[in-house]
Amino acid sequence: MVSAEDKLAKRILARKKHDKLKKKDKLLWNFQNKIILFTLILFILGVVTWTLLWLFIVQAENKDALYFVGLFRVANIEFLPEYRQKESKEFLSMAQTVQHVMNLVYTTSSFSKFYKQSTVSEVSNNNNGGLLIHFWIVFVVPQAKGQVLCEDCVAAVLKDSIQTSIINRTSVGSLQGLAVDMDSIVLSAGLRSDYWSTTGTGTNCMYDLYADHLHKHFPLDMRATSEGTICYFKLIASVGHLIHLSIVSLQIEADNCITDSLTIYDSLMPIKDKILYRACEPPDSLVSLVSTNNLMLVIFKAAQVKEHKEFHGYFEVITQEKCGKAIMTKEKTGYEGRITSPYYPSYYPPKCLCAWNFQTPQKSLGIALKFHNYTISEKNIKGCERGWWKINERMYCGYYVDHQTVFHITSSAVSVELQCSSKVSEKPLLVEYGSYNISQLVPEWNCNSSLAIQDNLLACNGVRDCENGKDEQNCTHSIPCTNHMFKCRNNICIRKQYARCDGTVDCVDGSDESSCSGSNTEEGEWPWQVSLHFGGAAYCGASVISKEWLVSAAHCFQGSKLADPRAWRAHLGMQMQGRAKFVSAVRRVIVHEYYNSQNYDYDIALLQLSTPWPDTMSHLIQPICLPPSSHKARSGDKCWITGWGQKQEADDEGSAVLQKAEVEIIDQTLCHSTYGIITARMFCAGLSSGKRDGCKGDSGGPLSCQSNGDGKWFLTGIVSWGYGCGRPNFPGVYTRVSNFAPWIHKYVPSVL
Ligand code: 4AZ
Repeated sequence: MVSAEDKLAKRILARKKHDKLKKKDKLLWNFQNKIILFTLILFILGVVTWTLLWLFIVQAENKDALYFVGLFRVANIEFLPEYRQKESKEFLSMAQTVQHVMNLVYTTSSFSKFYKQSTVSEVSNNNNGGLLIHFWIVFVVPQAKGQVLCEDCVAAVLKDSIQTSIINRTSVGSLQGLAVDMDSIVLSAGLRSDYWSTTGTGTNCMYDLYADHLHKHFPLDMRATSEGTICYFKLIASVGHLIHLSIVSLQIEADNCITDSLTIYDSLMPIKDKILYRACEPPDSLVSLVSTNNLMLVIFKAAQVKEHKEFHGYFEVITQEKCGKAIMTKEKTGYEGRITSPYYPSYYPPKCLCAWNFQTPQKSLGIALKFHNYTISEKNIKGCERGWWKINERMYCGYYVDHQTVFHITSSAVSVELQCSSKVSEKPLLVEYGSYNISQLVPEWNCNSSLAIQDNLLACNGVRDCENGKDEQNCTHSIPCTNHMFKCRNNICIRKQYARCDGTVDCVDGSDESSCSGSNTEEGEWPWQVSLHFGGAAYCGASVISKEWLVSAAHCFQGSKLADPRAWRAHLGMQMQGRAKFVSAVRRVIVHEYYNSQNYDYDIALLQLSTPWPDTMSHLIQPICLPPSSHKARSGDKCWITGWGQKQEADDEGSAVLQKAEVEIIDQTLCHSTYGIITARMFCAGLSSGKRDGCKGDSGGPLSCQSNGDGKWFLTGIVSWGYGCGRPNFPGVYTRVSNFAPWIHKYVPSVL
């Protein structure tokens, strides 16, 4: 039995034990809580830090604003004069409507995450009726993704949003209720400076000039100020008329339009595809141009003024000219009249269609056409770049040359059509016509008469029409052979398959066998060789000089399209064309500031890759050493040229496999006496027999020389130019790289 006291004592003891345990538990609980709390805080801190870091990285990722400028015609809205005032409620409301539509189009497209805004910059009338809307679209894109936004892609989004009806068979479709003319849509990449100038307050040199008096001269004068100038003249004629602009004088620095230029557009905004004319240097003679609509934009750009820089001209309002007519020729043979391109002697606009119908009084008389500084030759599958001619149902392409050419048509009824289809305005054309006696132009008679042959379509046309070859003798000019033909040096075209370096001489002078001496390379043999692709096709060569810099030729980037780094891709570590081990976009193109497009002096450019080539590729990609300024290229030194250019002058495509050829550096005096225009920045290399030469497509690529001492390879030259390819006594001309060591070092300090 247990006493009551014992029981109490036991209870107290048990209680104490329980309290002790409880205290211990509490302590433990507190400790666990603290750990959990601590972990939680750590976790939250981690998440916050990561979020901040991520936000920072995303923010810090370089972004580019890309600007596109374009226009379209809205057919179902009448023009109001108030649209000319940008502050008017009519303009603002119209701009808002269009901007709203554009927002809808691009925010629901695959570019939505890059799309920032659209801005309407002009609402104008035009000769086709309705409104012409000029607009800008801005995208903000991470630098690495810049290339996803090509001009065609951005335009395609807009075009695809327009609903056209096949039943109506018109080019006008519905874009969210706006009747937009599909055929009127033009869009191109634009410059940030032009965006700010034409939509905001980026310039104080902007003029809107309205003209309605026919043939009255409205002066346009501009003089550059000390800080440099960009001036915009928007010329607007009354509806139904055109603008005729005359450039009276232009004083600018000839620097390939890098700083100074005068550009004339067939629109009110600087849309590349609407360029009518661009002067990068003072023109030799007076130039005048005609618009295709009632609008024109003139932009005068001049950098800091060292010398006098100015532009003087005038514009006038003219009526649309009809070209072509029916012409009855006289009985007497000989030239009796002339036909011209529209608006002669002005440059003719990119759109025209002229038709002349000639009729001679007798069946025995044909029509002779004498083209001044121009020639026509049968159209091939490629089509014509600068307009085409249709003469009695046969198609011809036209080319500007520096002599007259005569074309005879052995028919008494001749229809001649000129279709202008080039992108820009073309130089004026003058063609004399007359009838000739068909019977007097039979080939046999012709082949023995040196007098008549001067005036004959058989002469100097690249085809050996006379048995005795007389028709192709004493030609001072040459006409390109058609695609499947090869041109011998004596001007005769022979079929290509008979003329391909097969060891058989088919040209009488053996010229089909010249220039055939490159050989295939091995993979990794020339690890600095780069193929530069423009718009997806191999265009030039280049050399790797560091992890992110390439050296090439300035002339590869001549013109606004070619100077745009976004259009280029650099293919590195490549032997078979198209199978590059590494491809990078191009961040920057630096053309030498003294590059002269007339004589190819200073023909050098630097390219910065968007992505440096990785170390893992170093077995196939390696930089070539740059020669120091003190380096002298000695005549007789043997070096190598490499490239995917044409294997022969007459080819029309480059080589699939990287070719190499050993060449010899040629004495500068000899080089000078061959070409005359050799500057200190150039040297010649080749073989006196011709052969072993660079050709079209090799430009910009390396001339590599190995040092006798340590076996290192140096970039002694850059493929630049030459007379033809592989012609005896006409060596290739190369840029002398040692002259450019300080210039390269200025941009690429890590090298040298
Ligand atoms: C070219 O057009 C080219 N024979 C390069 C080199 C030479 C000629 C033309 C020299 O890229």
